[in-house]
Amino acid sequence: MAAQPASRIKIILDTDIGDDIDDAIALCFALGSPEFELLGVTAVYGDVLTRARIARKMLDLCGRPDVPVRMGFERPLAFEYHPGTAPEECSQRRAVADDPEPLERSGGAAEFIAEMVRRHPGQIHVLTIGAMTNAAAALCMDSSLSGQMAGVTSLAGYAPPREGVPEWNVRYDPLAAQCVARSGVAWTAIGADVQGDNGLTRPEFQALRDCGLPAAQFLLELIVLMKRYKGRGNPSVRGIQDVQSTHVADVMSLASFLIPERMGLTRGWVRVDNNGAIRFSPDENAPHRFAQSKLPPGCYRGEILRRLLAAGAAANE
Ligand SMILES: [Ca+2]
Repeated sequence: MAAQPASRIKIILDTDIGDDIDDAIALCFALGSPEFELLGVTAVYGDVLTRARIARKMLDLCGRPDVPVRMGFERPLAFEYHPGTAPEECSQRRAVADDPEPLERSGGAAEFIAEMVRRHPGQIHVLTIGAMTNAAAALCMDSSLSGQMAGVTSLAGYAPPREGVPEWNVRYDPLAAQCVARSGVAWTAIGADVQGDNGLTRPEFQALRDCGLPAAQFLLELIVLMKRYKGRGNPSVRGIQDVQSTHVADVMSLASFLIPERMGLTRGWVRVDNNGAIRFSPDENAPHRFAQSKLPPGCYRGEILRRLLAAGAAANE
């Protein structure tokens, strides 16, 4: 593994891994990045057992059985489902269908987040790349946590001029996003379109296949399952050779620590409407930041691949 910086960024990754593929890519990206110290993974939304199992398997294949995985909230705080957001079956559940029950419900995600923040005051960044329910619950459970967290960074909303369009992570649980926004915590929102055109494509799939690393093979398996089974599905996808590209939106929550200048992170107030729309007001004294810019096409694709390969290679060292 590459030399690790003296002071690594302590993160908890809160994820709805198992449906869209960018969560699994983000998890691998975190593991392949020496800048981050991953203290735990928490699952949110719907079938959290399957999500936790997929995270567990990826961590193990990357040589990180030490990283704890916790199951979190299955439902939004207000139980107010919006059209098109009812939990679906995880598209990638077949990847862990034969796994034993390795996880217990005791010690849920919000409690885990709270415990880790208390143990490392001022140091923990919670990265939410799904609905913000677990983070909101932790902040509601203990009012002192907002001041003890280094910050919450969320894949939430869209960059201007689309910030008024409700994005899924916020729309599924707007109350949770409002809780985070109003908690006083240092909150950074990165829009789902900040990724620009930087998704993985055929050359990256080929490199992942050629490397022969088990974690890379598992990631390719998850990509195929997502493309074949998500939503109405596409039975013509039988292998990675049938996939053109994937998006990498969730990776941007991590990239915001590495290339903040390219995202136009601007300090201000991020307000969340009841329908999940975001409104942003610049204010250099406010506790929030909002990404204003999309990445240029193709500028980060190679870096993502490099870190995915590094994550898989770490297991062999
Ligand atoms: Ca996600």
